[in-house]
Formats: sequence, structure tokens, C-alpha cells
Amino acid sequence: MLNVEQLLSRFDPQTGEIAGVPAVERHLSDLRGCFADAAAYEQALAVDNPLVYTVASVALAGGAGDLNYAVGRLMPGCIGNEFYLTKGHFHAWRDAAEIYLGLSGDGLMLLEDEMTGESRVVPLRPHHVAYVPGHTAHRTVNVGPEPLIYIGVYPARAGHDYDAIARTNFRHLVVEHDGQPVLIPKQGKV
Ligand code: PAN
Ligand code: ZN
Repeated sequence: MLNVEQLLSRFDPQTGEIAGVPAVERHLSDLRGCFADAAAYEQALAVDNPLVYTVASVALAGGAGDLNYAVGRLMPGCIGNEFYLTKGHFHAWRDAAEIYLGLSGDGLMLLEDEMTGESRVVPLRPHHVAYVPGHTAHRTVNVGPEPLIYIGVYPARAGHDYDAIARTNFRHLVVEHDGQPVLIPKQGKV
């Protein structure tokens, strides 16, 4: 049986840290192709390469019924008028769903159905649980002034497929307009 240290994790909902678990860091330079305004991206990167998000993952077992989880911390910011975001992915095992719980900050999940291309946004903030069905690309967006901290729980066998959605980089984006987050189609104007 797993030992008590494995059965229990302690995390900080303000920083996104899980005690004893190293976090993967994604800087702006890791997000080439993720923001719609390529010129604004290159301009920002020429000035600085800030940390955009971190992910601390717990993957103890990989059996058919096992679960993994990860705490994410997505910093506030924009490239052009598009809010800071995660790369986004499908699960390699397409049937694998996921739940996201908001821990602090104010964010959105951008979802895109692989079959129909339909998009949805759902809130990601404290006291909310967001369900990501299988066959759905998912990306996290921070639309607030503070770091967005959240936890995602998914089947251990889900795997991450970044390439399939990177080809189109989602059909919609979330931009700031008159102080509010707005979902617009690519090429769309607000
Ligand atoms: C999350 C994500 C996390 C980082 O744990 O991995 O939000 O986003 P990217 O993986 O797209 O960089 C999850 O959805 N796991 O399946
Ligand atoms: Zn996922």
C-alpha cells in the first residue's frame, strides 16, 4: 500500500506549491504560437521572458483505475489584449475527462470539442468545479489581476497531446475589452 506521505499532499492555495513536489515552469518563450497576436508576442519577448505558469504534478501510480493530479499557478498578464494562458492540450487517451477546481484568483477554462470544433468557456475560480469531457482540448486563462491557482484531477493514463491543438491553436481566444474578458473567434474584432 502507498505510505502516508503518498496518500496525502499538502498544497498552498495561494502559491500553488505542493510540499516536496518540484514544479515545471513555463516562461513566455515556451509559448510561441499560443497567442493570436504574433507581433505583440515577439515584442514582449524581446523585452523580457517572464514566468507565465507553473505546474506541480503528482503521479504516483499508472494503473487503469488510478488518478493523477496537478496544481497550476497561472500569472496575471496579457500579450496584446489576450490574457495569459496555458498551452492547452487534448488527452492522448481521448476518452479521458478531467475536473478542475479553482483555488484562488479569477480564470476561465477554454474548451474546444475535437469533433465539432465547438467552443465553450466556463469559470475557474474558488467554489467552482469545471468538468472537461473527453475529446475536448482545454486551456486555462487568467482574467484577473492575481495569480490563478487551480487543481486538475485526471486519469493516470490520460497522457498529454499538445500537437493536435497546436496546429490550429484553438478557434477562439479570450481578450480584454473595456475591462472585461470577452471570447472572440480568431480573426474576430472587438
Ligand atoms: C493540467 C495542465 C496544466 C498546464 O494539469 O497540464 O493546466 O497546462 P498545459 O499542460 O496545457 O501546459 C491538465 O489539464 N492536465 O491534464
Ligand atoms: Zn488535461
